[in-house]
Amino acid sequence: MFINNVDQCQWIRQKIETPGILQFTNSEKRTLLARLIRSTRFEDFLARKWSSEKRFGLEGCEVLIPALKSIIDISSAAGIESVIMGMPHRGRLNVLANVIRKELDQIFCQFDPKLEAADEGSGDVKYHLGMYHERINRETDKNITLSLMANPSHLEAVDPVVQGKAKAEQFYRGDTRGKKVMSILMHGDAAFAGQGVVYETFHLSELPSYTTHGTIHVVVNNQIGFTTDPRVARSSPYPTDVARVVNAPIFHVNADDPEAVMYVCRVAAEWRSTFNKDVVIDLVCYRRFGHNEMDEPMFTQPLMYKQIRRQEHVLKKYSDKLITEGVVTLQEFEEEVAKYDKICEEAYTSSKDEKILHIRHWLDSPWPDFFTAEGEPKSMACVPTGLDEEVLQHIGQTASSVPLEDFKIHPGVSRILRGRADLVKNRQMDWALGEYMAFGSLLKDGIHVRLSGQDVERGTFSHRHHVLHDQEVDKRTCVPMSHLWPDQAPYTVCNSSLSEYGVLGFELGFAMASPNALILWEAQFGDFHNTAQCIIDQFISPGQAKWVRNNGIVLLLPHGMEGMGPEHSSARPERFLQMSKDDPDHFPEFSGDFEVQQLYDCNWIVVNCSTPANYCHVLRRQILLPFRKPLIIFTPKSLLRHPDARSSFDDLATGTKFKRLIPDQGPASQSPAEVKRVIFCTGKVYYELAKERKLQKLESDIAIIRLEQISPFPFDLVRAEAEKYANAELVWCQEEHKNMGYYDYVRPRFLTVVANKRPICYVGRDPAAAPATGNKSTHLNELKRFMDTAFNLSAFKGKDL
Ligand SMILES: Cc1ncc(C[n+]2csc(CCOP(=O)(O)OP(=O)(O)O)c2C)c(N)n1
Ligand SMILES: [Mg+2]
Repeated sequence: MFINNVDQCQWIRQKIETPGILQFTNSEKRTLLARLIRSTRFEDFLARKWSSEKRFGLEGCEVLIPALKSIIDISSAAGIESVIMGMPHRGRLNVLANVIRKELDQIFCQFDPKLEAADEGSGDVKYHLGMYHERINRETDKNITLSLMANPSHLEAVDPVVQGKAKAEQFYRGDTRGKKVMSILMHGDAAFAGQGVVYETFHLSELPSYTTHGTIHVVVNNQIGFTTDPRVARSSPYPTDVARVVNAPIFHVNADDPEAVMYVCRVAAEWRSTFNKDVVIDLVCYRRFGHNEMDEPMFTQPLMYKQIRRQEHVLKKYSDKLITEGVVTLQEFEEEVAKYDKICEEAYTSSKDEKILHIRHWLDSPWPDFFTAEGEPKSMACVPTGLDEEVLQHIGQTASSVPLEDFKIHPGVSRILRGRADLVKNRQMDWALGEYMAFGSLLKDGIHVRLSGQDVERGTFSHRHHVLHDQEVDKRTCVPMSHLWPDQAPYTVCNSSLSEYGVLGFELGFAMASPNALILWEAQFGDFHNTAQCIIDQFISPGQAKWVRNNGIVLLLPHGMEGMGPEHSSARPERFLQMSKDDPDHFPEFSGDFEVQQLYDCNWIVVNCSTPANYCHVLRRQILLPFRKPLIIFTPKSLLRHPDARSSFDDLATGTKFKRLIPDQGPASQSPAEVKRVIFCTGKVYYELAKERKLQKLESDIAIIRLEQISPFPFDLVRAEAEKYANAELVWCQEEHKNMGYYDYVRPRFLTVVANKRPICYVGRDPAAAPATGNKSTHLNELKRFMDTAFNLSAFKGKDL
């Protein structure tokens, strides 16, 4: 234990060191035994029926089940109504069966290899699926909702996701002190000690907008002082070291002593409700079999496993103890065992009647009012995302003022607000105002907006200033966005800890709680998302396919080649596009609204908006869609202040909507048959291209078309443009290097659009290993070179393309 607070130390001393504290009533002991019977016999049952299947059994730490149940009992008595849990593979099926109480036949039928899945998507293996269940807690007679979050194989990745979901449930219930909703995280000893995301998650526990007001951690520690999993080096620190780093108490308890475990669990639950701080219970046990049941631990740990084999089972030891004490008779014990075995047998028989697997039954976060009873979207349409002039004016004025009296802001911020006021007067908006319009209008409609990330309150590029700081009164702040309308939804803007993996996971979890919220995570620079890659690869991209779960999280990733060096330039669009599931070789035909149906089919949406109005539209569309998909937005840096990158209020007027593609509107579009080249591009390079075209007086010869939604690819709109400029060369221009950016994604799709009848020429930087040069003059030379190619009408003449 490492705690630097005297009151807390005294509290623990009193709980642990008072003589004779381990006293239990006979009824408590019988409950404990019954729980141990269920835990043990469940594992035995699985082992009997599926002896050659992986199940990641709990054998050696059967006490985990009574431990969790004790924590839940105490927490329920203290007023907790919802417990959100995350755990790794070990003992997961047992937790589902005996803690959450998933129907046993539903668990058993997961072992049937012949059953087909009823839902769309790829599904997942049984020891990764989540679950949500509302039940009565027998000990307290109160309702309690228990959920276990679905997780990938990546150990500990689910930790921040659980915390985000728990925080969101607390937030939407107005549970500001964590008295109604709590989280429990389970860990393996090696993963707990070795995975950095454990520390990242612990760190969030002390931050106001991220705290869950105390999480109970339970470590299934089968290290027993010798070694860990054969695949993990012995050098892993003991869990104590982790707790020391995070300043949480850690209770080590012998997992072969069920009463001591039960006591420690009670103390931990009381600790949480008293101090609202994290606590760790280290269940020191052993693992009776290998990493999984197919493993042979004797290969690598022969002596240890000889000892383990000699260990008497905890259930045997504890039942003998209670029989000796006269708490139960042998007959009662045997009857209890037989009763549970019968339950398992019956469930096994009825599991044979299951004809089909429903992953939908394994949802950890259902949104019953958002979907139809069958879990389908209520419509397949999206209303226009434009806004009334009055709303635009009102938001614009709030964005350029300080709603509190006697509040002195910094002169620099004052200048920014004056600049905004001038724009609003002229019915114009820059990027920051466009974002204001999106957030403000959604808040008006009762949609909670939460923006989280490093330095997001001010904005990395000092353009946002959503939290104003009084220059004369310490810590006095004002959030104008919260002063828009008296009955608006809450706005949360919060600077996160310096973590990407932990924070993105947290926001993803937050976004699971409700579809009626816009949850955004902004990277400081787009490339930093790669330290959160596990959340992107394991949860965001395939989440719906694996777990039939919608998620509308928005990633804001600053991206663009500004001559700032290899870091800070690329948000790696190619990686997101490579994981998009739309077929490059197939032109999709839909019977209804192409845009919405295509979005419904995709795994995520990737956009790069070139105007503030379009940025606002896409954020609003995200909420007005009848389903939820993750949205990846490459956001600008220099465009934040670029005088051309502005929109008129007209672009956001009632009836307007997000433009997936912005066609050329200049002279080229007037006589398309005369146009010699069409340059397709996306994002910031558009402004460089437009400037150069004007300089070279090529506005009638060259059309420039912006792809605003890159994925799913707007096949329909691109086809219309290609047909319109029937005689022109088709060019894809990007500022990124050829092996990066969008080229590999768009190229086959363009060819599908033109049925391979016209080539698509590449203009942009050459392939490279690093995303950008560190030398400013090289950067400018590269830009000049590809601009020259873009406007050299004979550049591709005679080339075999
Ligand atoms: C991030 C990550 N790295 C590696 C693995 C492969 N792996 C699966 S289980 C395991 C050992 C886990 O040991 P521990 O956390 O002590 O849990 P135990 O199996 O002992 O209960 C490893 C290395 C993984 N699942 N996730
Ligand atoms: Mg272990």
